Amino acid sequence: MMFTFTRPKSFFFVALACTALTACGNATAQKAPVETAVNETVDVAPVAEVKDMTGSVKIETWIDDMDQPWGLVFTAENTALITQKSGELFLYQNGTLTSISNVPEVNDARQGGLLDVALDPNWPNEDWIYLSLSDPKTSGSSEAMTKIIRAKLEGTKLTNIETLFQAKAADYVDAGFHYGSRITFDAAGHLYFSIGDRGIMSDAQDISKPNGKIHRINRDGTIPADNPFVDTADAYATIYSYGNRNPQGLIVHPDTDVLWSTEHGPKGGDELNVIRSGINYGWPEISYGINYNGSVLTEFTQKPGMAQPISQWTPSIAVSGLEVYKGDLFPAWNGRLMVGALAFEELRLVTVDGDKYGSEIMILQQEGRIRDVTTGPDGAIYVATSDQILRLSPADK
Ligand SMILES: [Ca+2]
Repeated sequence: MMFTFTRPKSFFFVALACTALTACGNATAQKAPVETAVNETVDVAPVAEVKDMTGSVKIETWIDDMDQPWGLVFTAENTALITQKSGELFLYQNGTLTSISNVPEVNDARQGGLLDVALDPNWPNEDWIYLSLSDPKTSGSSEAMTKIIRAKLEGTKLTNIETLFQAKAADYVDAGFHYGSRITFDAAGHLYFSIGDRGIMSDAQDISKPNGKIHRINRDGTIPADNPFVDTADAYATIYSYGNRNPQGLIVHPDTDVLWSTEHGPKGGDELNVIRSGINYGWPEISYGINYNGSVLTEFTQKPGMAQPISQWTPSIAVSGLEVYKGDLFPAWNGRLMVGALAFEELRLVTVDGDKYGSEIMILQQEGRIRDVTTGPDGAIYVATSDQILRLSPADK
């Protein structure tokens, strides 16, 4: 089923979208929807000014000899859980990496594998660990789809494993790319996760398919009553936004509860988006990028009913993990988005004001492809590269 919104005005409002969809439930009633205009018609120029601040940080190797770490989260001071694409989950504590047993099988092929890891927002009182992975349709199958589970850690073993999201069997795809898969939580405790288009571009516009979307569920896997498509026939009721190419960065800003996403473009057109309920982010109908072979992908950078990004990177920096810096070591950087880049091997900090873009600096360059980034309990910035976890602290301390 193809599904697109058509709207009569060039600007629309989240509050109106809610009314039109008749899908605003209790949670929305408790918190009035923010009436923020979604830009549909003004082309967004590529990021041009990036101040080089790489001299501000001291770089140390925190963990060496890793093999494609993908997700990184601290469970306590100097203690972290780290996923490795190959399918291993590690606990790093007191200088030692311990492999966790009982991790479900993953399809470790191309971009697939064991992907993001996140802690319950009420950690450690609620000691759930959330994982995303490329789930093979059957053991050993090359058909796979992004799956979300949660589990508890008892000693060095995962226990109490629960499946929170699994696609219909018919929607598993035999392709090794665009799993998306970042996990984040809003202030009310909803869980958001992304699935890339899996290489089937048109699926991103089809809400009967799970790929090319950002999804929203409750932490026990149930579906919030105010999700935008809960009353739409044939739709995945977990869908929160659609037309998303491959969002590998997803974070709720803790100061504002705004949901930010970074999304890989094709060749050019990497996007920073503010994700809102029921909104179409345009892929592949609109894009600032072109095909990898240089041919035209779409002649449109804007269409009615499709949101523009907040900013875009052309050429592509290959955006990956996204987090918000919250710590004491770099007080001037508090609240900034930390944007990792694979191809450009950079870590950038983006200043935002509410849902508006401000400016951008670069604090790390040429230290390897950056897959994930987070703030440690000590206020340092921790960065997962292709084979290390780096620790960034102020250069002048
Ligand atoms: Ca877009």
